[in-house]
Amino acid sequence: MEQWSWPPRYDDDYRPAEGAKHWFPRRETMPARQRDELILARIKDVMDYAWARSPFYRGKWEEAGIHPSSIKSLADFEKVPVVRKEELRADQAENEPFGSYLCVPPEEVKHVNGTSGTTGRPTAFGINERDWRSVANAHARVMWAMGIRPSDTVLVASPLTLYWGSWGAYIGAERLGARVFPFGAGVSGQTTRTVHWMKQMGVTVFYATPSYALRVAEVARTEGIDPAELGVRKLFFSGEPGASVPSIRARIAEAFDAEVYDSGSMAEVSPWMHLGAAADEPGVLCWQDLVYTEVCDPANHTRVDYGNEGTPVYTTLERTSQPMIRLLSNDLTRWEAPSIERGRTYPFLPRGIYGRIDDMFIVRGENIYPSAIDDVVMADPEYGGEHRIIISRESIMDTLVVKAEHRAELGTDTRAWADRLAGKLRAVLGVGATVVPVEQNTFDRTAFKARRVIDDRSMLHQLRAEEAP
Ligand code: 8LH
Repeated sequence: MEQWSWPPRYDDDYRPAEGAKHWFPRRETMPARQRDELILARIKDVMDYAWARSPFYRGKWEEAGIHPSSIKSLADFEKVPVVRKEELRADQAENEPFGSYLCVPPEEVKHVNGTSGTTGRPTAFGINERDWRSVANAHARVMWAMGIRPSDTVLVASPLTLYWGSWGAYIGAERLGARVFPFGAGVSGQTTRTVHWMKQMGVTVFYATPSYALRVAEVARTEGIDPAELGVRKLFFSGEPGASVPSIRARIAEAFDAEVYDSGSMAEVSPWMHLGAAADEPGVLCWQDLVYTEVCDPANHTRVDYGNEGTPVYTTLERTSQPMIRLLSNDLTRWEAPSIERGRTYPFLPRGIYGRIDDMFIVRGENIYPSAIDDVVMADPEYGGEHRIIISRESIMDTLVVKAEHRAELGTDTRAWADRLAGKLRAVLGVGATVVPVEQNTFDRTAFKARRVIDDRSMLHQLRAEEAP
C-alpha cells in the first residue's frame, strides 16, 4: 500500500495529478478483505506500542486478561475493552497534563488542542509533530476525494480555538496545496464580515458546522447578497448532524448552489475526517486504513452485521502521541458493506452519524432523535430559520413541544401552518408534537454546534430533588 508504515511516515511533497480521482488509489480501492489483513497487522503494532508505553492501556488490558499477542483476528480485537471518554478525563486528572495514555515523552508534544470543558473537566489533546503531519496528510486525502484541489480557496469558518475541527480542516487544506483562509467564527459581528470577506477573497470551498452555514446564508441575504452568487462550489462539514440530514443538506446546497459533503467523528481520534464523504451525496465512508471503525452493539461493544445500527468504536492506526484503541463514541449510525460501486472499498454510513445516544429521548414509547425533528421542520418552506425542541413532563407522560420560527413575510396563516407541521411531525415520528409558532429571529443563531433541545424533565427532577427533605 502507498506510504503505509508504522510509525507513519508520509512524503509531504507527494500530490496526485490534478485529474486523479484518488490520492492513494491502491489503499482506497483494494479488496476490503485484503486491507483488513493489513489493518489487523497494524492493530497489533499499535497495541504493542501502547502496551510498552502506556500504563493506562496496559493496566486496562491486564485487568481484562488481554495481551496484544492474543489478538489473532479482527474478531479477537472485539474483545478488547472499550475506552470511555470519562476514563480519559479521570486518567488525565491523575496524570497531568496529558494522561498516562501519552505514548511519547511530554517534550515531544508540539500542539495542544482540547475539549471545550463546558461540561466537566476539559481534556487536553497532546499532539506530536509526526501525528500533526499524518493528520494533515489524511485530511488532504479525504478532501481530495471531495474534489477539493490546489486551485481552491478554503474558508475555515468554525472557531479557531482548542477545537480540533478547525485546525484539522486547516492543515488538511494546506497539505493539499489549496489556499487556506482561516477566518474562524464565534466573535460578535463576525458573520457579516465573513460574508463580505468571502466575496472579496473568492472563497470556493467552505468548512464549518451545518448550522453555521445556514446562518451565513441568512446573514448574506440580509446584507443584500444572494449566497448562491458567492462563488462557493463545495461545502464540507463536521461537528454535528446536518450534512447527511436530507432537508438541512438541501437547504445548504440550494442556498449556496454548491455541493455538500459530510465528514467528522471525534476530536480524540483525529484524523477526524476518517469518516468522510467522497461524493456529493449524504453519508460518509469509513476510511478504515486511517482509523479503524467498528459499528458495535451499544450493550456489548461487538460489531453488528452490515445493514444494522450501532455505535461507532474507533481505533487510530496512525497516532503515536495519544493513540485511541477502541474509543467508544456513544453516537448512533447504520453501516453498509464496502462496495466498489462507491469508488472506494470502505464501509459506508448512508445517513452519516445521526445523533448521540444520550440525546435520544422517548416520547410515548417512540425513540426520537433531535435530527429527525430538524429534518421535518427544516423541510418546510414556511420555516423561519430556527427552532427549539422542548421535552417536558405532565404527570407521568413526556410531551414534545416544537417552537418554530415562521416566515411572517409570506402572509400565510400561522396557526394553520403550525397544525400542518404538527401533522408532518406525527407522520414521521409516530407521536404527536405541539408546534408553537414564533416570530423570525426569536432564537439565537449559533456559530458552532446547535443546541436545540431543552429538556424540562431534568428541571422537574431537580426541583423535586430540591423540594425533598
Ligand atoms: C457529528 C459529526 C457529523 C461530529 N455528523 N455528528 O468536527 C469533527 C470533530 C473534530 C468533532 O466535532 O469532535 P468533537 O468536538 O470531539 O465532537 C464529537 C461529536 O460531534 C461526535 O461524537 C458526534 O456526536 C458529533 N459529530 N461530526 C454527526 N459529521
